Amino acid sequence: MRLYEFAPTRSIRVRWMLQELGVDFEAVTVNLAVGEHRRPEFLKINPAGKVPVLVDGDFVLTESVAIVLYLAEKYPHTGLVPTDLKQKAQVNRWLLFATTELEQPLWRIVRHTSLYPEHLRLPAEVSLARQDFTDMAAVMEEYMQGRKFIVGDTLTVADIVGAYTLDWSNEVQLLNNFPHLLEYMERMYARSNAPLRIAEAIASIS
Ligand SMILES: N[C@@H](CCC(=O)N[C@@H](CS)C(=O)NCC(=O)O)C(=O)O
Repeated sequence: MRLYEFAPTRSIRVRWMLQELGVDFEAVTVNLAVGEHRRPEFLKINPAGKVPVLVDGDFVLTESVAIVLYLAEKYPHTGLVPTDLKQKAQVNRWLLFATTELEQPLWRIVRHTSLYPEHLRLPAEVSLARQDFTDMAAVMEEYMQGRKFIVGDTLTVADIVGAYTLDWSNEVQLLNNFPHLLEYMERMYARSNAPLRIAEAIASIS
């Protein structure tokens, strides 16, 4: 298997998954900082010009959450997706919560602080996104009280996607008022198979 990645990005979710599974893989760096994701050879693999991409034989898969789910189902003995219908539904619930309720405001913040050309950035959008994130993080903070993992008593893909997304929020100082989420995220990253934190990944490329 080959993982196209760039260290401080959503690629972390897939790298974390592969490391938890203990699967050998070839890592190919697509350096976003120098525009390698816009080169024709990469656009042939992912026309969206984004990482991560997983190539498994002749099967090409994009979208970080789809990739972690694919890997969990490819290696079902690891139990990273529960077989119980309701537990699985809870995992899906938190995957969607992480990507739609938590990640989207974080993405809006990045776009309006550094990705869009300066004249298109809207400071009001950043304030709104910070509030949107905070409102939803409060829901998760309450939910995580007394829990070691997001669903059940063992690691699932919801933890891999969730902990990475919380680390992202920590990078923009949005986690300080959520002690349970902070403790949970740090505990997940203390696992022996955890990837670099986003800050470490940024340091590793600069
Ligand atoms: N929904 C996609 C988002 C992928 C994505 O936006 N990746 C960013 C890095 S985190 C990227 O490659 N950006 C390059 C660009 O948009 O030009 C996923 O979860 O895989």
